[in-house]
Amino acid sequence: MRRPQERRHLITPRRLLALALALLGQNAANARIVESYPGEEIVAERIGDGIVQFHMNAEAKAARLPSLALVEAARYEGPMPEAFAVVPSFARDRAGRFVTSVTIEPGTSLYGTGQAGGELLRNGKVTEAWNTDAYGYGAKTKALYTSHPWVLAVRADGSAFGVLADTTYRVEIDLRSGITFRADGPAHPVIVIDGDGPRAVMESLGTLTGTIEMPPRWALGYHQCRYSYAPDDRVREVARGFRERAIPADVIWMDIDYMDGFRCFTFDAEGFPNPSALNAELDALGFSNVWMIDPGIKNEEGYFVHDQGDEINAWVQRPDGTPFTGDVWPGECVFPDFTRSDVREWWAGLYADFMANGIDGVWNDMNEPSVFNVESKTMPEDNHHGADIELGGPGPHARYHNVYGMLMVQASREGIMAANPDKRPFVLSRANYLGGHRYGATWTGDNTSNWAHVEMSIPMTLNLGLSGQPFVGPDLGGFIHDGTPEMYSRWFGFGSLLPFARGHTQKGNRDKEPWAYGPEIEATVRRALERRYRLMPLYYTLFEEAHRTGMPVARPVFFADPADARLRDVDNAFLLGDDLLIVADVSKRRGDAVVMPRGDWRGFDFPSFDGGRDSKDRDQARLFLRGGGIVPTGPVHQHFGDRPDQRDELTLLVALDSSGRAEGELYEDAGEGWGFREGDYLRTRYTAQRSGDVLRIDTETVGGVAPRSERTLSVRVLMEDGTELTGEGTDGRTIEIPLR
Ligand code: NBV
Repeated sequence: MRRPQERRHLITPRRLLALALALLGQNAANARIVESYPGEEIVAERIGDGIVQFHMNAEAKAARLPSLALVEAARYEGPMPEAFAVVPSFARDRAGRFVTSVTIEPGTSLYGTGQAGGELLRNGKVTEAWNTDAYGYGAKTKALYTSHPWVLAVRADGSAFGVLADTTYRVEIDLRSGITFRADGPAHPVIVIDGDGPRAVMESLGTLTGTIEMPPRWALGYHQCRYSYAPDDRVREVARGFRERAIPADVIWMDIDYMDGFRCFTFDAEGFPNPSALNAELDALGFSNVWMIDPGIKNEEGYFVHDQGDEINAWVQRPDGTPFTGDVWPGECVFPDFTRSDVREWWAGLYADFMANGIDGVWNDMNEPSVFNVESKTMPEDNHHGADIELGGPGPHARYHNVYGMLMVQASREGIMAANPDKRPFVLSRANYLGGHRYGATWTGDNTSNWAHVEMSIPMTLNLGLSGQPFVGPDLGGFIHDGTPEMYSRWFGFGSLLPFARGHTQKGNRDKEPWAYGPEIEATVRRALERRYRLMPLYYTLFEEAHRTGMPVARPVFFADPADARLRDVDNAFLLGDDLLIVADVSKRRGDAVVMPRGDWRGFDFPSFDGGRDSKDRDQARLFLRGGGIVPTGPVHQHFGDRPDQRDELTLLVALDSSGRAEGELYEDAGEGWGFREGDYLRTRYTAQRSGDVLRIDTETVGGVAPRSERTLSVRVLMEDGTELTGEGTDGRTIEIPLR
């Protein structure tokens, strides 16, 4: 809908300021602009509450490619609202890139941009959305494994907006002066979300790009990985190692060496002769398993995946129509063209026999795609994809590069679901694209065992969360190099509380299991993981919230008070939900400043398994509960199956606010399967209210029809003076605790 006249006359004070800044030439991008498109021609359409989609002009709107970020095509709901404050401008630069500029007011903090090294605050940074195998990356590496052409902006007053460049082409995201996207390819729409604050913007992003599916509960436990545990006896040994030492863990990972010569969907006859038996033994030990599948298929006649793919001409092609070949682990490979639905269906079908070996989860690696013998380390941009019309039709790799990994995970996920329809799929993908959280979790790729990477773990995880991907974490302990014992211990002290908690390391490195560094570090890691498992009711509640609303599980500290400028660049702390603050010591020198949100935050700890609280264990992150918050916790357990219904014991941590009130939620379901979709879940709101000398804890069911289990409800009230009160009752009934 073109409303040129109306738009020009909508001069709100905020827009006036933005215009003034633009005129002052604040936008560095302008320097290289060769053609500016007339603002009068911009088409602005409201596509949701506080959400406007902009097209450069009517022609660009007519020619637009389908959005692969959005969960469904944007629908016109009316003209741009009169007071809408953020209007981009469009231009072309000397390099032919389509340039979108959005000015920002002084005091605006920028976040998002997906996976990026460096600090949480992205102002002043230039990154690139172009999926890249970035082995050995650092704080300044421009392009990493996933692409999220999206920026969240938080204004000085705490209100916020987000800008999404809706293109799959390569995008430079320049935040040196305002927000500038420079995209290859044709003009693309830009979507702006305006909101009261960052939370509202994240929820709107969730409505646009979808949210994660409920993960199986085992996937929220600790994952142990290495490149590679092989042969199978080593896998057994590691699994037993956890149980013998009572270190909580749920998942063990099989990296590429389980395959027969790196051929996907095969097993090495010597090292892994009977994967079903191995998985059954792991299962008996309470371990779920995850096995790797890469996109590069060995170009070898007689190998069944290759031959089946050949039959449907499944491969990405050179411009002359011949299959593109490139080297990866198995040697010369061909690459499935995941932009074609027939190829995705075939690929999904390959998982039927594979999963029948008792496989629980799948890890898709190298799917940028990474190609060794090409200078760009990926496919040539003129490779040809035979994409479905719904995706935009046949086109060059330049257009489909950033979604290659996402489409692979989508196909993998569909195959896993078809193979095990009663189970929730778990897929981890290295490459992904904005919206790809709908299909799989992500990790931060091949990090390095050094302090810079310890420090980057929190901000990278948070910015991915602010880009729609809540299920993320780094390789704990670091992938490249050995690192030091102290670094390992510190990394686990806070990293095991990030949403995805997996230890991993590269081939050739020292052992990095929690016990590999001696008894002292083993005790620290055990305590760290015990804390994660005690907090499992909270994690599960937060993952359900992420699934329902799009809110990140781990949130930046400024979410506690978006108008507080002091919190905008906190890199060494994060919130789990709204009420639990985790403060970590992330630098080698220790003792970095801690910037706490205003209000009352009460420090606490859990009694540790090996006797009392150990004040000497300086590597544990510090925990603070917000005055006014209630956090559900459970007992230490070794793995999900240790407490099958997870509903036996519950302890509420309570911190009252100044009016003597607190509240919090708990979500529970079977932890697996789809019963929750039919109401087989329970969402409970617990409210604590002081009345005279008594604290009353009330329970209200706010969702679901699952029966409440008969269980003891314990309560720990963290008092202002540092003391604690405890009480006990039956869950579902009012509990009264005398306050004196
Ligand atoms: O499959 C081996 C590794 C894997 O362990 C790592 O996590 C991936 O990011 N993979 C990359 C390929 C080789 C890396 C040197």
